[in-house]
Formats: sequence, C-alpha cells, structure tokens
Amino acid sequence: MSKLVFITGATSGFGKAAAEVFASNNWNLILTGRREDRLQSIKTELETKYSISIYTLVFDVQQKAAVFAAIQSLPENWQAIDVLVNNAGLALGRDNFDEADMDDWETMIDTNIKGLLYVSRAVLPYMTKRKQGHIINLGSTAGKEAYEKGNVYCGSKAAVDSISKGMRIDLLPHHIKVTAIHPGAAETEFSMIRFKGDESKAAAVYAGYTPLSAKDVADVIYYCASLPAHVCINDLVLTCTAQANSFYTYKG
Ligand code: NDP
Ligand code: 8X3
Repeated sequence: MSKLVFITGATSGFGKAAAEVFASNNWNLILTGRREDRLQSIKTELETKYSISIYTLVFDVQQKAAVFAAIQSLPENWQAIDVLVNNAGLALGRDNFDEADMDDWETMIDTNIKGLLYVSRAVLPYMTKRKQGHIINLGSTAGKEAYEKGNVYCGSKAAVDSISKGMRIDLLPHHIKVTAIHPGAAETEFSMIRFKGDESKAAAVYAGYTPLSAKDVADVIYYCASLPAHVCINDLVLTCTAQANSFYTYKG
C-alpha cells in the first residue's frame, strides 16, 4: 500500500521538489500552500506523470483557525498520514537589528515558528491514533549559528531546532519520529521573497559558488523519511561544498 506524506509549502522550492521525489517513489501526497493555482498545476502534473493520488489544501500557516479547519476537513481516506514535512517558511529582509521592519519580524515568527506548531498539532491526532508517524521540520544553518543582519530569521530557525528536540522527547511514547533538517544556502524563491522581489540582491546570494538545489534538499528529506521504522535521523545539517557554516562561504 502506498504511503502518505503531508508537505507544507509545496508550491515552490524544497516543498515542490520533495513532492516530486515522494511521488516518484510511489507515495500519495497532501500538498499545501497559499497559492491554489500552483497547487492545482503541480497536482495535475504529478498525477499525470506518476501512478499516485494528490489531495491539496489551501491555507496560510499563520492562521490558527484556518490551519485546524483545513486539516480537520481531510476525508477519512486521507487521514493516515505517515510523514509530515513542516517546510513552509521564509525570511523577510536582511537588516541590522535596530533598523529591521518589525512587521517582517512578526511574519517570520508567525510563519516559521507558530505555523509549524499549528500544523504539527493539527496533524498529530492522525498519527497518535495510529501510534506511528514521522515529523520532519525544516530548520536552517541559520538556526545553528546567527549571522550578521540575520537576527530574527536566525532566531526563528533556532526555535525550530530547539522545538524539534522537545517534540522528539515528548512524542516518543506515541512512536513518532522527529527529524530536523538544516540546509545551508539553496537557490529557490527564498532570496526573491527575502529581498522583496529585488532580483540583483537575490542573485548576489548565489554568485561565485554552486549552492544547493531544491532537489538536493528534497532527496535528503526523502532519505530521512524512507529509513526503517526503528531508525531516526534526529538532526541533519547539509550545505553545498563551498559553505562551511551559516556565515562562511568560499567564493574562490
Ligand atoms: P521558497 O520561497 O521557494 O518556498 C517557500 C514555501 O513556503 C512556498 O511554497 C510558500 O507557499 C510557503 N509559505 C510561505 N509562507 C507561507 C504561509 N504563511 N502559509 C503557507 N505557506 C507558506 O523557499 P524554500 O523552498 O527555499 O524554503 C522552504 C523552507 O526551507 C523554509 O522554511 C526556509 O526557511 C527553509 N530554508 C531555506 C533555505 C534556502 O537557502 N533556500 C536554507 C535553509 C532553510 P505559498 O507562498 O504558496 O504559501
Ligand atoms: C536559509 C539559508 O543562509 O540564507 O535558511 O540563512 S540562509
């Protein structure tokens, strides 16, 4: 029987690439995001290409009531979720702490931290009921070590790192695995969102070296999800070869 993965932020980047990797391995998918048109075209494309089924849910992870309403609306035959990939997230701005836009801070905290908490709590009853499951949280190298002008984005990902550790302990009695994956710089729509559509600033982030691709990260997400039930990768950092940590990239 096919397994079922629930992926947030499936309209772009890691989430979209992960959807394809899971589909190509015969998993059924629940794909979520705010951009319904993209979810529909990804569903059509992957269902045509692979013998799998896809269910889409449109919601903003910041909206607690909407998250619970959407996830609780899943039909019974879509409730046996094996893996949840908490991927939806973003950075907004790259500014000194004393100058950053505080609305950007609110959005990052509400999305990267609170959104992950809401989705996890809404999906968990489907896992605890079956006494099995796996939650994969997307952190970042930014959460391992703060960098200049990263302040609240780095803090939000440090929270994902710490919350993942706590989730892992508390969910053990339910036989639910928790994995935190922390990628370094990867070329997706991430920097275009961070720099609010400024193409030259976004491109500069990836100039002079080969960053990770969305597929690189998706393959690692799938690897963690496909291990035997008794094996759990708890914490995983991956970067491109040119990157040593969150703030040092060799551009030689
Ligand atoms: P993208 O911008 O390409 O994709 C982000 C995804 O998150 C989109 O599908 C978007 O969907 C979704 N999303 C954003 N805000 C919300 C929201 N409020 N509600 C629902 N969905 C939302 O970025 P990446 O794929 O690069 O990033 C994915 C995750 O990986 C993020 O958590 C990011 O912080 C993290 N990360 C990224 C790295 C990178 O260098 N790219 C490195 C390390 C971690 P939609 O707009 O349709 O809602
Ligand atoms: C995204 C990677 O280095 O831009 O989390 O913060 S970085």
